Amino acid sequence: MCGTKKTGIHRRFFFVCKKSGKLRALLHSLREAFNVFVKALRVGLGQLIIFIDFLTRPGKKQRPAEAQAKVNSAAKDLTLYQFHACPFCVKTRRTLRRLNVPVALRDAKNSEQDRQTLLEQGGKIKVPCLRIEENGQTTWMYESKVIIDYLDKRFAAA
Ligand SMILES: N[C@@H](CCC(=O)N[C@@H](CS)C(=O)NCC(=O)O)C(=O)O
Repeated sequence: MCGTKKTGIHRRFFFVCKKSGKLRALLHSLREAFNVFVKALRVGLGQLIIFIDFLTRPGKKQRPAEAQAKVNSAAKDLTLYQFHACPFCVKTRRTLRRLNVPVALRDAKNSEQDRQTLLEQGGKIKVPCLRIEENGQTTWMYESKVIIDYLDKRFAAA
């Protein structure tokens, strides 16, 4: 439609179309640049969170060897599905460290297999998610606050 004849009114129309095409291209480029900026900001923020977490890590709870052995054994039935730089996951991992509960971590961002397992068995891709194996039953616990409360209740006094 645009640019069929370049005389009279068509020339004017052709000019507008050409201009709007340029405008569209410009808007597209701006949108692309904005997306790159947001992505860089998110990655930068994630790295900053990891760095601050590293600097301010809580100390591990100390227990008598026997009590720690029990906690280690209980931790074998737990798995945390998480993203490395997600602030809610960092918060949950800090709790695991503070309580000294060696839970296996699964990277639901970079491991396609772990991501699929979380989606198919947990029900959605949202992290953190704690997989709890108890009396032959599996529970997929979502929400960092719920997980942290559960861990505190179960291991703070252990
Ligand atoms: N209220 C939730 C928020 C968790 C959340 O928003 N997690 C994000 C990562 S930081 C997520 O899983 N997003 C899904 C995705 O990126 O696919 C909590 O406290 O656990």
